[in-house]
Amino acid sequence: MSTEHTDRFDAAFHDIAVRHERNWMFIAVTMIALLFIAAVFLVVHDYGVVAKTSAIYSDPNTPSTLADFQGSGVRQTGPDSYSVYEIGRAWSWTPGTATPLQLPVGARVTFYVTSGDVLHGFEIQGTSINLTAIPGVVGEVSYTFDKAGTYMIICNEYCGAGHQAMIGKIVIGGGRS
Ligand SMILES: [Cu+2]
Repeated sequence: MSTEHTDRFDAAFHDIAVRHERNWMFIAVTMIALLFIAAVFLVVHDYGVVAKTSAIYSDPNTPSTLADFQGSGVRQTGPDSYSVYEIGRAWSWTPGTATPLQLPVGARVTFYVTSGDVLHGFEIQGTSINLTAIPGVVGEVSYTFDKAGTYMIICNEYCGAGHQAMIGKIVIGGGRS
């Protein structure tokens, strides 16, 4: 009698426990899935997809000799769009360090970034721009400067004694040109 009672109690308890466990497993897996989707969405939405490689050359010295990288390095490609050809060298950004880049608010800028010597990290503070400047490789990343102000280009990959002083400036202002 007492065993039968216990068995019935166990069976009922087991059914309830299974139901609860199944529900909580479902809730936990759903939460993990939603968090994963939200994380991927936020990374892509706020930070963009990772910078692309625009070109690779067998001779690491080639990019810095290309016509696009000569002169100011800035080309207007449309009413609001610009291409900026950027070379990192120990320890400066050209353009940026000797002469600040001047662009209007709303400028859609595609940066083509390479290095004239060793690896550098091209990062523009306060933006999603962050790519490695590699000799022989031209990296490509786009950004729209919606807010006026001064943006600092820093080197975020240690490149020698002057690394911490490898700073350039981008001045955004003056409205749409
Ligand atoms: Cu550097």
